[in-house]
Amino acid sequence: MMEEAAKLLARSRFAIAFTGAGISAESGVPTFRGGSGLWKKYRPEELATPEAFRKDPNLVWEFYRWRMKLIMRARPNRAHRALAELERMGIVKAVITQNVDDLHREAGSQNVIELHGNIFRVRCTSCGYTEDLKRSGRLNEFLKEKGLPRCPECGSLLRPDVVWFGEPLPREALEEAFRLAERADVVLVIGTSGVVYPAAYIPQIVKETGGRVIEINPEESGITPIADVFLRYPAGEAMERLME
Ligand code: BV8
Ligand code: ZN
Repeated sequence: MMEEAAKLLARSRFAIAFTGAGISAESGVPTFRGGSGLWKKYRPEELATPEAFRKDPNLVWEFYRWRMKLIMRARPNRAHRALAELERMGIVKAVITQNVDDLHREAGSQNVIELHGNIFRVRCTSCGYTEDLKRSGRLNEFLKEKGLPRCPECGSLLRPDVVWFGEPLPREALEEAFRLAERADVVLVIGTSGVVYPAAYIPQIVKETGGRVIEINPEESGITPIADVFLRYPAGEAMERLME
């Protein structure tokens, strides 16, 4: 299986990667479902929604500040770094991720499509103000603040610049992801349960347009039925072996 996957990648003309929370598990970032998933402590399907934010913005900000503090301590792992290496080698043309943890960029991947936003970016609920707290250097100060963060331009509530359940994905990111999936002859699917749509369409589009699907996941997922090669390994170990 490993050799077959390595061959598919080496022979590919236009390979892409599609990643989910599982690729960051070995960096200490809890996944959403399964095992030590986030969903135990918090019900993100109840918290990561516009309704929850309207009803109790303090609770939603408590959830996101807790995750921001946890994720800012996380470092990219060897799976993130292997994908960046495959991009430098000209094999992986883009990483399409459902993750909001910025770890692909931290690992050196250049062409990253964030379908669900980025937890370190905030945006105003009224005017168009957005701020990347990492780039602006205000992350630590922001995390020390108690209470509700306000827009420096108009004073309205700020929200995390991530896609909540029931919200549409950023149009340009989704269209670019679909275009890449149509072009790809191989998609490397890493660490996703494949239950969240429309993101989960990406590997299906590659398959439907004649591409091959390689999946890396220690458990079966919603993608496994369409996988040409299923590597039942954690991401770090599988990527290390693929790079050998
Ligand atoms: C929309 C950002 C419409 C926020 C997230 C019923 C049926 C079908 C669809 C729906 C339905 N009811 C509602 C919907 C739509 C809904 C949806 O798909 N719900 C699911 C739960 C059924 N989708 C939406 O609401 C989307 N919007 O449809 O809008 C619309 C259109 C136009 C106009 C108006 C409205 C928005 C979805 C985006 C939600 N936001 N995140 C935040 O992060 O706080 S989703 C969230 O789940 C994360 O982004 C996460 O990435 C994503 C997917 O989860 P995974 O990444 O797959 O992670 P998960 O924990 O599930 O799995 C981890 C996997 O890793 C496991 O398989 C595990 O085995 C594996 N693993 C573990 N360790 C390792 C590993 N793998 C490798 N190595 C390891 N070491
Ligand atoms: Zn504003």
